[in-house]
Amino acid sequence: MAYETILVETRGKVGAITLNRPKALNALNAQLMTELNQALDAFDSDATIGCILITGSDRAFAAGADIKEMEEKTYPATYLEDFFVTGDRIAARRKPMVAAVAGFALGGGCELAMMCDIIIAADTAKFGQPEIKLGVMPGIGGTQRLTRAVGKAKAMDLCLTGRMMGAEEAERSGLVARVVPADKLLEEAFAAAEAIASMSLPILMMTKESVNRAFETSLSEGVRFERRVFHAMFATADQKEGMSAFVAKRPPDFKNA
Ligand code: CO8
Repeated sequence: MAYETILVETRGKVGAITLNRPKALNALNAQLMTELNQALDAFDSDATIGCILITGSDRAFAAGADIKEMEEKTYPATYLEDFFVTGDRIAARRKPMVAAVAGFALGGGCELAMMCDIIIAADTAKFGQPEIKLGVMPGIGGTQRLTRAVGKAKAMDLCLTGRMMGAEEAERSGLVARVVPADKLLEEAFAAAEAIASMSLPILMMTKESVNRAFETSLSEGVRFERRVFHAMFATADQKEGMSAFVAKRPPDFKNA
């Protein structure tokens, strides 16, 4: 498919999407969100893809929702179109997703990164929810996902002041899994995505679902869910393969079965 706002490539079992609206610092307009979901649909239905990587440019992962596109919207229009419901579709993806973030990840850009399962940040990355300065607030999950990631104190600080937080503070706060030098970002992020993609896909997806369950339920229900899914894993050929490969001291050859 020909895209205008993103670049798409496949490297082995990794499907990579680069946000590509450089003149607008990768602001998330309707076309970009549609194309992003189309690319994700394609990777989802491609059985050879085990992990999806989303990245931007050196200057910006994404500087937020497109303010110029949003400026004149009215309440009925946003309600009728369910403005940014496209974000929910991204967050609901079942394959693992890695965000490789350099430069600005602001507003919807920070929210997009948080929809991914792992954020790997360049030391140049700047995260923030500056919507308050525009007379609105985060609207693609930021008040919820940021609070779950960094806790109330930091989430309130970011959402109420609109200030940016650097990569080091983001890692210290639990938003970011790793910080790497900017010139090593893609290398590290692809290495992580390739490591993930080399695992059994159904087991990866069940693991992602189980970790995410922690944010949706009580501890005892979450542990019960984990146990049921863990037991179910013994119905897969990949569990047999993973364990027998370990015992035989050879690398596993997962069949996604
Ligand atoms: N939308 C549209 N255009 C943008 C955006 C944006 N979010 N961010 C930057 N741009 C454009 C600028 O307008 C400029 O374009 P032009 O050259 O035509 O004037 C170009 O990108 C370069 O930007 P700057 O000249 O401003 O670059 P600087 O290096 O001076 O500043 C900043 C970089 C600090 C990132 C600055 O551009 C900025 O503050 N951007 C806006 C950040 C922001 O407020 N983001 C939040 C947006 S709102 C949001 O995400 C809410 C999502 C919730 C939706 C809920 C729906 C239910």
